[in-house]
Amino acid sequence: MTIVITAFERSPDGGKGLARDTRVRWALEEAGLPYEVRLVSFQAKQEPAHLRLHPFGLIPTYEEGDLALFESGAIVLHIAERHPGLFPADADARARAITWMFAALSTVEPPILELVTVKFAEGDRPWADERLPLVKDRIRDRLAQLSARLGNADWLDGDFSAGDLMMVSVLLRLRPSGLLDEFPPLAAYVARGEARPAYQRAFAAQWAVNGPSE
Ligand code: GTB
Repeated sequence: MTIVITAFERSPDGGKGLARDTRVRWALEEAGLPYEVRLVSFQAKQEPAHLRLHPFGLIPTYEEGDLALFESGAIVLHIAERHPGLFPADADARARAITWMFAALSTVEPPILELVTVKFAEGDRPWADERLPLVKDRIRDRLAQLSARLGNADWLDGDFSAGDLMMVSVLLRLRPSGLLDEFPPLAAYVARGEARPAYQRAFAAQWAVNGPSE
């Protein structure tokens, strides 16, 4: 059955791969699954056809026959559960990999999203300059904790898993801020993720759409 995901017709990041379709593309590539991409404009995301797939009018979505999913975490979890390559065989190790997925999305990503909000959506507010260092320090706290847990290991829990895919995807968003480079073990962890051939293919596919046109 053909897998179809949605992505921005033109990502505002100009091809940096930071929109959330990249993590879904990466999971599909790790699992060796072919997929098609339906590109949607900012306007089309709010139209009934897209809202039927995504109640909040966002990307990415995932369709496979009669199954329609939204939320990048749920999509990656679905791919990892149904196909080899992203979850360990051992049930306890699998539960831990899922734990890291949730940690990435619900503990590490929220303060990182705050940084985007304070810089871009609220950058012109009178209190923005005062808030920025607080938000950055909250991110540093999380990064210090994550770095302490990772230690000298390549991945968060044994072999690479969907937990690492999600954590690396979340951390990548920090690169332009310079905060990631304050934690060399985490910068190296993200670089290991980016070096994976499946990530490279996912990045190239979104770059072909979002990178500068000739
Ligand atoms: N929790 C959902 C998930 O994980 O799938 C969040 C989905 C989401 O926020 N999608 C964003 C979206 O559709 C795209 S990724 N936004 C459009 C809108 O709000 O109308 C967020 C994103 C956007 C832009 C950049 N960038 O330019 O760097 C990075 C990430």
